[in-house]
Amino acid sequence: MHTHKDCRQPVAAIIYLTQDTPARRVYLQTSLYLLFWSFNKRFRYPVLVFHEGDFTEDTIAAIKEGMPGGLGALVQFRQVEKTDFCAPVSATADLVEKNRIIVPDARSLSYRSMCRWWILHAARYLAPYEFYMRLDDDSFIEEVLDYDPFQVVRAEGVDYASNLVHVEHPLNALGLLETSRELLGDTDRLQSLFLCGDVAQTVAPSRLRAFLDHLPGELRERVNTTTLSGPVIYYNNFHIARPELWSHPTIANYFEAIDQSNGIYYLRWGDAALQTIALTATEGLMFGRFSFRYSKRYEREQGLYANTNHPIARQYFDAEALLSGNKPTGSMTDFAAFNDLLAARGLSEIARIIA
Ligand SMILES: Nc1nc2c(ncn2[C@@H]2O[C@H](COP(=O)(O)OP(=O)(O)OP(=O)(O)O)[C@@H](O)[C@H]2O)c(=O)[nH]1
Ligand SMILES: [Mg+2]
Repeated sequence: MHTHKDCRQPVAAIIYLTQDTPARRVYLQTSLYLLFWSFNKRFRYPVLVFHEGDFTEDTIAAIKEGMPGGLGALVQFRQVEKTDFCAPVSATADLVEKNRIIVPDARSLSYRSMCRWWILHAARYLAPYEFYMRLDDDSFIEEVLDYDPFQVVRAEGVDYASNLVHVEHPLNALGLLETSRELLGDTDRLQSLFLCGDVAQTVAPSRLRAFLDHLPGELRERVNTTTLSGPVIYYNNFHIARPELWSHPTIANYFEAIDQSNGIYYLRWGDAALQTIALTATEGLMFGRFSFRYSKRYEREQGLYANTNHPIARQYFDAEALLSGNKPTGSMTDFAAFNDLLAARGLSEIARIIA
């Protein structure tokens, strides 16, 4: 039978959110260079760099000029609306200090606003596109692709495509399973996403209590003080998705309620965990995974993605598998023991390889 293939290039864009600091600028330039080298000098999709207005015209011009093959015109800097980064009034820097009781390197308020931007605001800027690819300034595509990733996603009928899959640290997911159950239903599917263990494996219970004492009551009540849990997450600093995905009622209502709860600010819930939970709870979506070498700051190459060292995650893996030559270097999905874990939990399809 003759099947008709859609050979048009999809209407798509590659997007970043970044800041103009010296370190970030070097990352961004490296990431853009690798993006063009890996596929975009051939396929020429527009690249939208979102920022808060801190880039000067000169910096923008220098970055564009530095792009290979005179392709700088494809890179467009877009300032986001000021209100996108307004934290709720109750969220003060003090909240980060309190978070340091249990997470010594707890991230800043603006980091939390960044996470919120991705789940609450990004889609508004992406309406013209059938697909977008997210990259962070420190996202490096490490090989030349012999295909157009957007074409692959469309041909496979995929709604969301990933590369690396990980496990979130439970101290960045306090109360998240409980809140998600309340919002999305107490399903086996949701439970299967979370790896659980005793509080004492991760943090002294007295320190956890000291931290919880500073939380607003509604959030405090949601935190299980005997068992902690961290979800399996798409490492979403690379993904390709349909922007319209984020207006699916299940997902949009979940994000809205999560935002109202203030858990992103008080408990540092990350956009990766929130997106993964929302996506896996939604019926009828198709997922796919690209297996090209992709990394944050070349960490994959250096084998630094062994997050099985994480106290709760570790107990889910066979000690021998962790010690064997088959180390989880690069991606948890390069690691057979992790794929076995996904299969045992009925989650293999979230990381089904498409290219
Ligand atoms: N405009 C803006 N961008 C931000 C802010 N915080 C982070 N970003 C950008 O959001 C993306 C993700 O931020 P990162 O700090 O790399 O977050 P991460 O990948 O979770 O953490 P790392 O492990 O440090 O890489 C990067 O492209 C950052 O430049 C912010 O406050 N404002
Ligand atoms: Mg990063």
